[in-house]
Amino acid sequence: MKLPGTKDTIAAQATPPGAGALAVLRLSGPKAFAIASSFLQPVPGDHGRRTARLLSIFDGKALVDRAVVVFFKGPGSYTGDDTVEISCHGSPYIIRTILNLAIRGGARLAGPGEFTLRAFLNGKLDLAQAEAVGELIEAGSAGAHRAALSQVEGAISARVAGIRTEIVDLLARLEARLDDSYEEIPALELKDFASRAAAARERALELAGGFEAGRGIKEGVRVVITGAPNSGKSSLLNALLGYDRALVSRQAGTTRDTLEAELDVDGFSVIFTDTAGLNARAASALEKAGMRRAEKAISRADAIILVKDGSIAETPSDLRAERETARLAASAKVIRVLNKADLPPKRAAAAGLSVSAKTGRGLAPLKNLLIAQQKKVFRDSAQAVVTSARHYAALAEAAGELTRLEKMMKGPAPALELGAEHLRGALAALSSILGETAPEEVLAGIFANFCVGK
Ligand SMILES: Nc1nc2c(ncn2[C@@H]2O[C@H](COP(=O)(O)OP(=O)(O)OP(=O)(O)O)[C@@H](O)[C@H]2O)c(=O)[nH]1
Ligand SMILES: [Mg+2]
Repeated sequence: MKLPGTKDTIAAQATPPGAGALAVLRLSGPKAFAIASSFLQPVPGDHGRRTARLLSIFDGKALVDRAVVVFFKGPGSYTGDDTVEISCHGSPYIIRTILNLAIRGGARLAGPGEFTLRAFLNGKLDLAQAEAVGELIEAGSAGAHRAALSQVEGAISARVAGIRTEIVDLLARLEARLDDSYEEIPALELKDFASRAAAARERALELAGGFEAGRGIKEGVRVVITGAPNSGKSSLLNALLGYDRALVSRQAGTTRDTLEAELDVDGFSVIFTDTAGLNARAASALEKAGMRRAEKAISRADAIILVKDGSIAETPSDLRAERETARLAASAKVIRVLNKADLPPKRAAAAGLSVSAKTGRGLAPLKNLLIAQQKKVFRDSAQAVVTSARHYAALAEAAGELTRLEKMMKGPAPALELGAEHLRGALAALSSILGETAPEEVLAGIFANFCVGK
């Protein structure tokens, strides 16, 4: 993949496709003003005493629309280039006509994320900030929004840049030593050097350590509801959601396919998955296929709600559900629930949290328990948190280089040239987060995921 050129002028609709009350079209590039003036004319009586002007849009002699047009003189624009934003009526016909006018005037259609790409290339944003613009648009919960916004505002960039400054300093000291090769290096200085490298590594690891929570914040915490057939898993899902999402019946084996539903819990996105019951004596091929799907869901869960019917004594299927959960749940926390608490209990209270999908009893404590268990996710969103796998990989790479450097420095024969190599490796990894050293394919891949017009 190659990056698009930046010498020409680009145009796109910035608002979602389809009909709407308003639409914003954006033109950016060296000819943005000239192209826009080729089809915009003053509205009689408007004195133009503002940066946003009400203008008529003409296709030749035919009036197309009247629109508020904002002219941004570069570099004081989003992209850094001259930019024109046209807020016209949101009719697909009007939008198409204006875009055609722009293209006839010499602009070309913008690719995905191309305005933000220009902002990045013009130094208005670093790469981590530019990536977060995409996340900000997609953020579906308050937590995801907060994490994306703090990244757009530069929180991640500032911490990465802080670590990088320290490494640049270490590298400068090392290189000064390298030029001065006849002199012995005092042991004290070596020790100080190694400990500063270790501190930088810790800072990188600490930032990378937030990724697990960051992924939960961005994509939602995955909670899988499992248990024996007929224990009330689907009923519990419906009760948690507050509407009838899943089919419920007295027959065991009602749910076959996995079924997902998203719920906002305390400003965080939680994705509940209802699954087929784990039956100790599964009979049909269909039932077994459903159980395989359930097992797959369990292995990918962040948390598991293991449902048992508290109104009957323990069954072989309960034991199977326990076994499968223990076998498959990677690092997921398990919450045991005794459902049907509206009926006379047949199990020890200690076996789980008592709930009733029928009456709603115990649902609030269940939600609170989920929040408490995922508190790393819920807490970390308040600060800079790494939500991108690319950033995580780069931080881990930098930490790896610093670990190798430290080992070598503490070894019997520290080779300064090699040490400098490790520092340069760490530096390159950190710089790639900010986009200073990111190769074209990486940049092109990142912006290809944006919407057109952003
Ligand atoms: N009294 C009472 N009945 C419940 C409760 N929860 C579920 N049930 C009943 O238990 C039966 C099974 O409920 P489902 O929600 O379909 O159970 P499930 O675990 O999804 O079952 P499968 O999909 O077959 O594995 C239905 O008749 C529900 O009405 C509850 O809290 N109290
Ligand atoms: Mg079910």
